[in-house]
Amino acid sequence: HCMKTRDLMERAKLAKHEVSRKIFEVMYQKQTNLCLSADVTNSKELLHLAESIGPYICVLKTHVDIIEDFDQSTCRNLLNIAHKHNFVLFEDRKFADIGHTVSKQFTGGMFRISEWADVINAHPLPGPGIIKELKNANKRSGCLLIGEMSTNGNLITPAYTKATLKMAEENDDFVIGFISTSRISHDPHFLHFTPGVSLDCKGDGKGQQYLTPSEVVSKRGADILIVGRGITLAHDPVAAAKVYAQEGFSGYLAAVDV
Ligand code: 6AU
Repeated sequence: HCMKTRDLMERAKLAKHEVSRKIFEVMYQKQTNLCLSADVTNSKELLHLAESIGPYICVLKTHVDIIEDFDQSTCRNLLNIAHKHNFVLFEDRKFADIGHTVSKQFTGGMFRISEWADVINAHPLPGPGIIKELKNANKRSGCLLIGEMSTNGNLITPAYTKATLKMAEENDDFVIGFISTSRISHDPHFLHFTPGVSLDCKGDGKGQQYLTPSEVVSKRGADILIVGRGITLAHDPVAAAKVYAQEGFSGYLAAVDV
């Protein structure tokens, strides 16, 4: 199971889900492993970020529940921009409840996440029922399991992370990878997304801890770096995105298999 290659087209062939195959292909086509975390609070700002930073990213991550004027046109516009600039949409809902509840949160309410999100994430904490019900609700989306967190003092232990990997392996027709701060699996079909990335800050004073792009990609084995405020609060977000994309992808190509 040792990962012999970081070749993206090889990994695309090994993908077990349509969405992970697409992500590997987009990374290859656009030569980027940057995921923008577009944590803004209105639709106009969200769509503006998607339009201006879209060319430099493979994934755009949202928290739709913080958008004050969200409606279905927000999603329609976002889908159009995603199509135009060739990136996938990741709703960072962090499902964490019983199967019955998460399936309603995934498909229903105001947000109808299952209708537009290519990628979702879930805490494995409740047990395999959460994955089963999310999958039953809509298996076209790919799910990332949160195997590690970036925050100071989080309660995740190595045993929990190991159990997360097992749950992913047992559901690899739906689980496409992990949110983590290190490489959890050596199977090349799994994607590792790492949050807590900044070139300027060590933390945000609210528990978030940051590492640099080269640290997460080259040393810790991340496939995709998730960057929020490092880009969105920059004086020139587009210029910042280009720097993160460049650092991230050169780190990916230089990384030794871990
Ligand atoms: O770059 P930032 O700190 O502005 O934003 C980081 C983004 C936020 C968090 O909700 C998210 O990444 N995140 C996650 C995810 C993606 O699941 C897990 C985690 O452990 N830490 C973290 O920051 O939108």
